[in-house]
Amino acid sequence: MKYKIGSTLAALVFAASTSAYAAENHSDRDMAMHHMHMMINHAVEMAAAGSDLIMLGQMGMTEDVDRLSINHGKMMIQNARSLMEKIMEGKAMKSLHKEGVTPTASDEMGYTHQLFESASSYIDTLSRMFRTSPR
Ligand SMILES: [Cu+2]
Repeated sequence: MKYKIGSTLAALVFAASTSAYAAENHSDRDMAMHHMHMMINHAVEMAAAGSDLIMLGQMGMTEDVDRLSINHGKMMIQNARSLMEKIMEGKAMKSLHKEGVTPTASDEMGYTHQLFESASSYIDTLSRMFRTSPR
């Protein structure tokens, strides 16, 4: 239930952010960066969900499923990292930088890079999660 309310809220926030209001009040460049922000948010969510699966598997409650849970969790964290790299080194980012939208010249791009740094740091910390041994 908690998840359903969360996902409904997320859908509403997403719908509001992509409404005509947003389109009228943001330039195409800002819009591209907001899409990057949403992708970074997604990478964080994916890494967090992966971390939860790893912890669940490490609790050792269902032997046959534990390995699947741990391996899938690790894959989600790897995919989160890979998604982050694709955002920051991808075509859209490169062309914005080429147009002069750099972290020093643009507050929005500066913010995008800050968000990336924070998200990367969070994902790195998640991947160093200590391992518990089942009782
Ligand atoms: Cu950039």
